[in-house]
Amino acid sequence: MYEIRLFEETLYEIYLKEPMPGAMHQCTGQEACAVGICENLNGDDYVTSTHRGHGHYLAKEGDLNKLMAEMYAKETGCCHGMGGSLHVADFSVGMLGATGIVGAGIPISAGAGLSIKLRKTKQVVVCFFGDGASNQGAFHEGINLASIWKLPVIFVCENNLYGVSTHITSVITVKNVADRASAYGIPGIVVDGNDVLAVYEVAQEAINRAREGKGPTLIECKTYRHRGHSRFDPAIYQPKEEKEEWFKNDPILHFKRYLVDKKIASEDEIKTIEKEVVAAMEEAVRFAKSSPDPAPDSAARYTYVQEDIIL
Ligand SMILES: Cc1ncc(C[n+]2csc(CCOP(=O)(O)OP(=O)(O)O)c2C)c(N)n1
Ligand SMILES: [Mg+2]
Repeated sequence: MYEIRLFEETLYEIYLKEPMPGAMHQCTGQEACAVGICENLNGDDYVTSTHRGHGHYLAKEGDLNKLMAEMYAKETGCCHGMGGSLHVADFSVGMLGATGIVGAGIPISAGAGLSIKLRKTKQVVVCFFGDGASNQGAFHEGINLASIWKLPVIFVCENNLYGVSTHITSVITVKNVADRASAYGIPGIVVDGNDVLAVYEVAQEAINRAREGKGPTLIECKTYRHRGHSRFDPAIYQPKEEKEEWFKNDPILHFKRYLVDKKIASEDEIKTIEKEVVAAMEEAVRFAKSSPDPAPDSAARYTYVQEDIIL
């Protein structure tokens, strides 16, 4: 979680100082959702992501150097510098792709689930999306297909209360996005998305269920983004009291407190982990900056999916 936090905060500072390509949407404050879910996954399981996908990639054992290089649009990036923050993909770790099209990952995850079912493997797909995406037609189509065919997909709604500046209460009438699961005859689970252990536990059950061929689950992680919608957004629409309340329940502080209180780790041990992450981040920036730009004649090379890439 700290690696994800520091990755995005480091980039935020870099964007202020240097000309950087593309946009950036931070998941700061939502790290426990990605980590709690992905800690249950195997290397060959799949993940589909959103425009807020750095955390999903890192939590799925994505390569920090390759991710940083992607942000710098370098040849060594996970998409050879041609995807950027919004299109992080890396089939080598099962990251099928982040996408800037809200809700687009939902039917893609159903497709990947169908591929698993046809190949009769024990893999699963985790599909991350936002509360706003749950109002898209793609949400209905994707979950409906996954439920009728009992596909091994875990739908994870990261409900951070906002779609850009629109509060969830003005666009969703049910109390929980997870309540919509009943329309598809699948389990709908609400969990504190800032409590990494709670997320881990509900994910474990849903993933086991999917591996046993019992079909999809919809998990709603209640969480909050600490930053604006993208790095250009000062988020003046987020009320001060709301922010203060959620900031108190920061997932990293929350977990640190737990580890220390339960004597699982000491403050010093946690500091050591943080120092290691800082060093890895500095190395990632150095790696990215010193990497070559993609060759101009490679511009069209990754335009279409190569025939030898089979999920
Ligand atoms: C199909 C589509 N509609 C609208 C947009 C513009 N847009 C980008 S992000 C976003 C909000 C998405 O909200 P949510 O699904 O809750 O995700 P969050 O940003 O909160 O993580 C919108 C409307 C888009 N990219 N794609
Ligand atoms: Mg949202």
